[in-house]
Amino acid sequence: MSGAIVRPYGDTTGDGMVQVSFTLPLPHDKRAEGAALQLAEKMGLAPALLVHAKAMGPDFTFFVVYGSVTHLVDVDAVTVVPREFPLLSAKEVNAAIKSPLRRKLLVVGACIGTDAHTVGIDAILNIKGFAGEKGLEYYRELRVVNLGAQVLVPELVERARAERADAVLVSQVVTQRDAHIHNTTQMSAAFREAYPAGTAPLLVAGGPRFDESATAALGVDRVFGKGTTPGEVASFLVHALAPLPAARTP
Ligand code: B12
Repeated sequence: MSGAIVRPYGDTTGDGMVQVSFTLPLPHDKRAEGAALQLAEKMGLAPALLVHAKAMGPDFTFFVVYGSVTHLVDVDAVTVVPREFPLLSAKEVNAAIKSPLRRKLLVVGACIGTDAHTVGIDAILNIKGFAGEKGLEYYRELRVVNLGAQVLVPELVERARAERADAVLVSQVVTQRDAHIHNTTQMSAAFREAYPAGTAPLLVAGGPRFDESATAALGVDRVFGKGTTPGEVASFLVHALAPLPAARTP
């Protein structure tokens, strides 16, 4: 659709109805409910209806507010990061690696920092895969070293060097206090420091709350967000590493 201005759909087309939830640092009483409605109004919900309020301990209240948002969405002004590589089948990925490289492509994966959310990285790496696609372990020409949860950056760099990794895949799910950004920038800086210029492995960061356009700021080669499938990652690896070097020397 081009030139479209849209509003959310609730009960009828274009009525603008949205539902938002949030917590205020106030004990649950009438004043807290009024504060929630004031916030909703400031967010552009008019009229706003308080549909749920529940005390979260003595000092906090959780709210759900439903209302018509006054803002419009200009679909033409939406910017997305387009996929810059073709999607390949597992067979095509294997073929693209096998002939130029004549060895398996080595992928090291980990959940770094204190993050213990391994389901996302496992969805990409484990053979059982995700969304009907097999994970990278299924690809004959890939060798996957999955380091699991709570891997410290020095440990990751060390292992990547020992394994002569072609690509390092890190997952960050927790975003409290921008932990995902700090951990990823720390990781990429450590790789830049540990490897001579231009020889570091391909660095890929993934997780549900990453901004896919933030590669430069994070110092990585690619960022993948929510809903990523293993096939996309395998296709990217081939795209980014071709023509593949015969051997990596850290
Ligand atoms: C399961 C879960 C847990 C499990 C994790 C078990 C495990 N082994 O992973 C347990 C119970 C341990 C847990 C603990 C905690 N959790 Co938790 N958890 C979740 C939950 C419910 C689901 C996450 C999940 O598995 N998603 C499914 C996977 C498949 O999706 P995904 O991670 O997005 O991965 C996909 C993409 O993002 C991408 N991807 C992800 N990583 C990578 C990496 C690469 C390289 C690539 C290419 C792609 C990629 O590909 C994947 C497939 O598409 C979420 C809420 C939610 N619904 O998301 C909260 C959630 C992530 N947890 C949260 C929190 C706060 C915690 C705790 C801090 C709670 C506490 N106070 O103790 C602890 C932290 C523990 C720690 N040290 O990390 C918060 C995070 C909030 C924030 N802003 O950071 C969430 C959002 C819940 C919430 N709404 O509050 N959690």
